[in-house]
Amino acid sequence: MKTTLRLAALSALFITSLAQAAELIPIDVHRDANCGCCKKWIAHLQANGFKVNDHVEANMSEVKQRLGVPARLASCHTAVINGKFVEGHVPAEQVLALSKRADLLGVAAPGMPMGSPGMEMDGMGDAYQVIGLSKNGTDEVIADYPAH
Ligand SMILES: [Cu+2]
Repeated sequence: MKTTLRLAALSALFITSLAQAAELIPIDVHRDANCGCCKKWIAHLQANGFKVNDHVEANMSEVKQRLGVPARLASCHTAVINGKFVEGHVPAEQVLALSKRADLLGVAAPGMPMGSPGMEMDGMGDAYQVIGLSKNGTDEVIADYPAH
């Protein structure tokens, strides 16, 4: 009787952890070995339910070219989720929103905006935008983050 209960408790635990693992969203992140803010952005993703596959790259500009990130939208790291790129310090909520946009090739937070996730600086932040790249090559403002 005791053994049966213990087994039941164990299998319940096992099922719970499986369900949690299944809910994590896989994403690939390509970054330079010495990029500190890239690691902070990875931590931001992990804190928001993503499972990050971390790729240390020797030549990030080559990676960006291969993944279709236009130079005007470039930042430090480049992530890939469901075949779409996520360039730079894009907030996790915008990475999630990308899955609902079949018309976009990817999103970017160009440059290194102060105050964006992974670029925190004493609680201060510059205004910045998240830009979407459409399949016909045009840019669209997806989100506006005010200065604070
Ligand atoms: Cu950065």
